[in-house]
Amino acid sequence: MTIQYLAQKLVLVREQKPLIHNITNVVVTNFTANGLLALGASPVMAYAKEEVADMAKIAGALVLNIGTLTESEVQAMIIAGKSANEYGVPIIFDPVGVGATPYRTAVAKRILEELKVTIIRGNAAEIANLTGEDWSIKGVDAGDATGNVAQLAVKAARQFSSIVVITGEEDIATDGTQIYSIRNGHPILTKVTGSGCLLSSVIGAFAAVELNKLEAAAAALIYYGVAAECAVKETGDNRPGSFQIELLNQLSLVTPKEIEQLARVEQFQAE
Ligand code: ATP
Ligand code: TZP
Ligand code: MG
Ligand code: MG
Repeated sequence: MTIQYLAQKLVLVREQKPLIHNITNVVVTNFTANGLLALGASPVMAYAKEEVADMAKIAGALVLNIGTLTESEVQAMIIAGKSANEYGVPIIFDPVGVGATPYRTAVAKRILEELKVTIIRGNAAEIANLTGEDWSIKGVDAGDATGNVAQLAVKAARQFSSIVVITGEEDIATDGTQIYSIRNGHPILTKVTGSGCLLSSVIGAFAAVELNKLEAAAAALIYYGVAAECAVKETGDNRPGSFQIELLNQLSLVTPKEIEQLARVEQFQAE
């Protein structure tokens, strides 16, 4: 797959302005809505059990994020997810903090059992905990443990029959057979809460306009990482507050040409 081809996916999102239904956490709601708007997508947050099925079926993608989960929200996620599955709407699942508490882990497993999830996106510790491996996790942040992230992503993709995206210094996207490795982005992203959650919704926007969901995930990861790099050029690397705002600006300003010039992506086959 050429970089030019992946960079053009951004044009599709901006032209089609897909509706993205987010059931997400209270920390990142506003940032997620603004990030999706900056990209050119159309965000909606809807949580009531009475309406989520109707919202999910008209959306281009449904994003489920368990960052500040409650039992009634989990029930809404299952209702929305079943509707999305029925109407062929892709589901992006962000298992925030899985492994930190038994409840969170149980809910994530329930979601994966009851719904057909298209793309799972988390940090390495979250994905490892989903697969049953015991990686250290501190609240919602990845711990210090290191391992072969591509291997872990492939294992998870095969276990859950889903595309799996693991983010960090290196981002991996895989369907269990093909692997994309992306080295865009900047460490300052770890100083802005919700940078991972917004990315999951951005992946949703790309998945809404692209039939090949692995290519959609890879295109979204490159775009987001390049936008972060452009933001650092404007604000420097030691002002997380300014960077957060500039990231929104760059999500709107980044062009396919810049993506082509700055992309650091490799593609290979899983063993
Ligand atoms: P965590 O809670 O561990 O921070 P997260 O859900 O916020 O996880 P991240 O892994 O931080 O998600 O990913 C969000 C974005 O930050 C991705 O675009 C990723 O590439 C980028 N990122 C994270 N760490 C680094 C790093 N050290 N260098 C470059 N980019 C990074
Ligand atoms: N606590 C519960 S959800 C949340 C926090 C701090 C936000 C996590 O956002 P991200 O994108 O995983 O950094
Ligand atoms: Mg982060
Ligand atoms: Mg996260």
